[in-house]
Amino acid sequence: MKDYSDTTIVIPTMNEEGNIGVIIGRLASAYPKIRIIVADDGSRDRTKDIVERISRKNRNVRFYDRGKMQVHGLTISVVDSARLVKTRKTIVMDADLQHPVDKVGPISKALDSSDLVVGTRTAVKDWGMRRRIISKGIMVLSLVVFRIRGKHTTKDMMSGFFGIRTELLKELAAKRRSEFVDEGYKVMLDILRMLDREKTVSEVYYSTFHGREKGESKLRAKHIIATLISTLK
Ligand SMILES: Nc1nc2c(ncn2[C@@H]2O[C@H](COP(=O)(O)OP(=O)(O)OP(=O)(O)O)[C@@H](O)[C@H]2O)c(=O)[nH]1
Ligand SMILES: [Mg+2]
Repeated sequence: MKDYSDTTIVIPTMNEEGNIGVIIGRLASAYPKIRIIVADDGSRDRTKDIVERISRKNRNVRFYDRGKMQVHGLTISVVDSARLVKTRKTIVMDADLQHPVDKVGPISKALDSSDLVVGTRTAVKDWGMRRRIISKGIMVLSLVVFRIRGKHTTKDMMSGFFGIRTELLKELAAKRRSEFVDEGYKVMLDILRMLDREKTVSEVYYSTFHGREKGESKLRAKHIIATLISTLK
């Protein structure tokens, strides 16, 4: 049986006490020996306590405390996590259970033959009209811009769930650090923008992306602007 010791999950967090223990539990039981790095930007709830308690028992789980860092953001948290990853494959997923744990295995497997693997949602539930329109608008814009520029495109340009060969992530994080939109939400969009056409990109589909059940969304207008910058940069 495959033990997933070649894969690290990076989970960016901000106040996820209601979700983080659950997602780590599900990942660890579905994927023995998988490594997990929780990249936390200074949660003011019990996120840190929960993860540190788990990591005392499970050495494969690590809390990366970014609380005192000068710049905070989902993207910079993922980029800065790159140097901590010791496995060949890295998968990024949210803490709030919106990304299906059962697709981690297929993404990890697809990384055997791809440089980047996108977890693509085929439907979105629970979103209001405003969010749908904004999301669709930015998606179409990014598709047009990326096609014109001869970049890779995927069916879900905005996915926060993706896998990447760690060597490639480390290379981008070290050599092209300034091209990431640090405080943005769309680290994969930045990566797609930087990727040469010789690199291989594939997709793993999952059916429905539900609204979060616990905790609050951190999505703000500034993130929409950051996404536009990621698209047009
Ligand atoms: N490290 C770090 N993580 C963040 C930050 N903002 C959000 N996150 C985490 O990034 C993930 C995605 O954030 P969400 O608020 O769920 O964003 P979203 O999925 O677009 O919004 P919802 O659909 O409302 O959940 C979650 O695991 C958050 O805890 C941040 O500034 N730094
Ligand atoms: Mg979410």
